[in-house]
Amino acid sequence: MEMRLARRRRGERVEGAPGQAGTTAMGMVLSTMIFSFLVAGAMGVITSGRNMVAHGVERSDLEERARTVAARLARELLAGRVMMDPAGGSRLVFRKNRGGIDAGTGEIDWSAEGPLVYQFTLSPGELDNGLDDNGNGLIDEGQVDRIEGGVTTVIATGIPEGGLAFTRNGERIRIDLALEGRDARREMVRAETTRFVYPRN
Ligand SMILES: [Ca+2]
Ligand SMILES: [Ca+2]
Repeated sequence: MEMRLARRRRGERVEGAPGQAGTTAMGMVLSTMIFSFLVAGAMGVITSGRNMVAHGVERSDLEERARTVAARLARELLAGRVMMDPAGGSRLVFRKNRGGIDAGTGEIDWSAEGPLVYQFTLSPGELDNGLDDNGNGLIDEGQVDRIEGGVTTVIATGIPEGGLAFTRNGERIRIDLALEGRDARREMVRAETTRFVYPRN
């Protein structure tokens, strides 16, 4: 030690000071660790960004589908006559006006039109039990059925329980529709839409 101090005093460079090698190695380990954390953090940000994008794409797709289905219901209902008072139910019964006119009165001949029904029905294989019986990732989900003349047409699937509701307020019918799905990471995505219709008849 004294020799090194003597050399320093003489202006000589002193390499390999005691403990320097250990300090350098420790520094490298710390640098590597910090770098790794930074890289992991950056990767995490990128991955979560991608997930958010995938989630957003799935959601906007569901929102678009919900709007399309609600618009279809509203369009048909607009020219209809509601037969059953939909006080917040998931079933609506109405008659549709197809232009038939009673020759005697000049009024719409509703008697010629059979009832048309929109209703929520559980999806095939699904039971109302809080479980995903059909294994599609959705619990107690259903579909919107359109029933006319004994013919049932499925016009939307992936409807959560309570996701279809018709509410009457005077002349106005409110349609609430929700759709559920899973994004690429199997996370739940939900979209909702509301539409108001004033049936002309
Ligand atoms: Ca299911
Ligand atoms: Ca179920």
